[in-house]
Amino acid sequence: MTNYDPATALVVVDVQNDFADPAGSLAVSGGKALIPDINAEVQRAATAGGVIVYTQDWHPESTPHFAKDGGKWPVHCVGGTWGAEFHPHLQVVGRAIRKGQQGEDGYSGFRMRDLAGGEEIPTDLEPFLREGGVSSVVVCGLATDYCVKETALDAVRLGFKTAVRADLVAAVNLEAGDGDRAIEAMRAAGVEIE
Ligand code: VGL
Ligand code: ZN
Repeated sequence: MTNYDPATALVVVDVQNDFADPAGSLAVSGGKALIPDINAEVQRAATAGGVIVYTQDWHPESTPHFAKDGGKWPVHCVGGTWGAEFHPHLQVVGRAIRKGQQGEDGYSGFRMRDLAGGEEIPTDLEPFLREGGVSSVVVCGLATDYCVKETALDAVRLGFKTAVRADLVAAVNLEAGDGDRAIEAMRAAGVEIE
């Protein structure tokens, strides 16, 4: 298991009401049950002087990400609504990075895709980590098969030593097995599965 130090960051992905609360519009099975263990990991990182950072899925009311606008998802994590807030049980003790604010699509905490021009737009996550001197990241949160996976794959591509805590993630599983396939895809790309 990765030990924390000031060059190691815990990235807590999208532990927001719409994913983590059973009443959320895109509730991930088993999501809420992870929160105490995620908090324990936050504590472990904080005690060792690690960096802690959170991502938030943060959509406008209309975006091609949503089924009603031509995409695949129920409306979720609309900025400023209950669904986009962190779950109240989550310990939030670090910077939050919001992705998708202009309606861009994409799942990674590191970048978004502009839907008009198709360009990739970086978020503040990489500069935040680099400026803090971080070279190694541990990823946990929701959901294994979308935002955790894409965040971890980008972290590897960007040259961070990357681990995912398999016990601190849960999957949407639109198709049975998506979560397991995501774990294997991350492992194949060089992510340490812990
Ligand atoms: C996510 C589906 C749609 C995620 C975000 O956080 O994994 N999944 N938007
Ligand atoms: Zn989303």
